[in-house]
Amino acid sequence: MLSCAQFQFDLSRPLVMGIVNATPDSFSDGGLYNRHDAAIAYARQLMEEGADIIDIGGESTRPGAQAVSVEEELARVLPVIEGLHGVPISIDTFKPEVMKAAVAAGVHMINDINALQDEAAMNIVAGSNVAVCLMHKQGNPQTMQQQPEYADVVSEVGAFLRARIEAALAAGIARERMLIDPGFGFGKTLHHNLLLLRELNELAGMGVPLLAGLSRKSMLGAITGQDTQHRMAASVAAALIAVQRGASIVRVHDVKETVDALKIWNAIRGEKG
Ligand code: YH5
Repeated sequence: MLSCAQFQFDLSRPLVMGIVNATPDSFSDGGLYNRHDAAIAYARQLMEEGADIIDIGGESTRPGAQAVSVEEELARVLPVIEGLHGVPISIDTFKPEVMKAAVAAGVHMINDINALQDEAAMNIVAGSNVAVCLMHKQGNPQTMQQQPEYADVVSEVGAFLRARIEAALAAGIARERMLIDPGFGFGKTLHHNLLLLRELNELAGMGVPLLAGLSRKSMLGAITGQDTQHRMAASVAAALIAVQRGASIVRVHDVKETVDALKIWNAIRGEKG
């Protein structure tokens, strides 16, 4: 069971989180209002395609991306959150001020690439009833891909996530409100990412549902030779592998295609005899 404010997900089948980037490069045409409307319409389309929850991000955390101010991030995401009343919403942010405003605006999940290591962020989630995704990363988005190093990536990521679960429990956040995420691409080489995906079962067995975000990431480009716009098939394959290895939620761009792939997985799993 995953408890996200007024929404309860039973996790009897894998969930699909649809990605909506509320950044200027994502919806490029005339002005702020059009951009917000386009993001809202796009999120509604992803729900129709079978998404269970929408992840809205106002700041790119891709390797090397520019930072934005709290004010700019809020101007990007708040109108979109407000325009999606009734839809399960996750906000992809590591800024406590943005979390606070987003919770007040009615979001259902905080997707924190910093895993509530900022005390203010921990307190905002603890004082609410929203879910939280605790993600592992090494370093920060500006520099994390320069020289990632691990002695044993799976056990180090596992130890970090276990410690973040304990910290969140100690702050009063119920286990039913938590997700963990190995953070594919966040301070990891291709080798590290592949080991994490291969051994994902180990992390998925920690008593908290696991979210996997592999969609269109560089590791898929490194394997297939395809640029970001041509990674759909690789992304669907990676999502299915993650689910087969225990992931409860997959964070994806290509909702319709992923939902179809997971229907096949669900069909064979539900067949008795
Ligand atoms: C994640 O894994 N990722 S933002 C680079 C790409 C394509 C996609 C080079 N937020 C995650 O999606 N939140 C992001 O091509 C996330 N887990 C969670 N919980 C990066 C991203 C991307 C980066």
